[in-house]
Amino acid sequence: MKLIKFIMILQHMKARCGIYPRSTIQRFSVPDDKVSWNVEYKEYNPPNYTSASIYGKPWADPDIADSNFKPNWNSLDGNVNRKSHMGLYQITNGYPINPVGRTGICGRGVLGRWGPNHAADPVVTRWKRLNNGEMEIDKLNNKPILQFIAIKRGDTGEWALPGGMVDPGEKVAATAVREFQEEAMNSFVATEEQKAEWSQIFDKFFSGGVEVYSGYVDDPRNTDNSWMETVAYNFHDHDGSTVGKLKLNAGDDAVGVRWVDITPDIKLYASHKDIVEEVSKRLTLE
Ligand code: RP5
Repeated sequence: MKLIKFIMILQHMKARCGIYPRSTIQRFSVPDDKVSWNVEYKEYNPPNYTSASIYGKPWADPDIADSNFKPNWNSLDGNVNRKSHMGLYQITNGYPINPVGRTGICGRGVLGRWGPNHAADPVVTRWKRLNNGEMEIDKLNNKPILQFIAIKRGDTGEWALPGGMVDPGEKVAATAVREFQEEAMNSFVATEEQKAEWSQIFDKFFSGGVEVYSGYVDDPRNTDNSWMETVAYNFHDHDGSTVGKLKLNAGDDAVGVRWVDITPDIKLYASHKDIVEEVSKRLTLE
């Protein structure tokens, strides 16, 4: 887990690149050697952007300047978790500061919370199998091929883990399961009979999640004052007898869903590649 955090901290690439998502705002340029707040960057003058779309939303904070807004930073603030998996974050002039470094933009962008915005990601895996049911072996390295369920995100069109935001007061592991059902299974198109069958399979399968990562996500929506963090859980269908057999339907805000081979050249949203590679490493060692 420590290694994966180290990789993300070093890169922090997607959180400081180009035009901010769903806007025309160009991030201020942050070269690799100026990411750290400990390095002086006198010219640094990031645009301040908070999308009009988040105001008044039940999942969004008010502005810092709002006199009724009295957040308890680095704490469980009522039902809202303002603690970071990365340790204590700084507050400067009333604003929480991104623990990884500069992103080239301040404000909240399209994120609802100042500080950490907590998500959960389910990494549902199986071994790739041939039509006769035998495990397929990768001829290049003579190892079985691990697959995971990916969704195609509606906002960026990138393949991603079917994760989502933790609702206030919700247990993170429960979020991972709920998001998987909403985004990957689209149970709404299932018959009542199918739903009953799936619910039994799910209960058993999703009770066996293994936490594989908790920390910062190099998400393109991050800003100097708001950022994504996640807890990722692996749910592995070792013999392909449960989730590995189910028909996949995209739902909620996902526009596609499929089993994807975990290969070195895989391209995924945010830092999801680091997470699936960690799962692959663990399962291959077992
Ligand atoms: C990523 O954004 C997380 O890893 C998670 O997959 C996702 C949650 O945001 P939404 O999909 O709800 O937009 O940073």
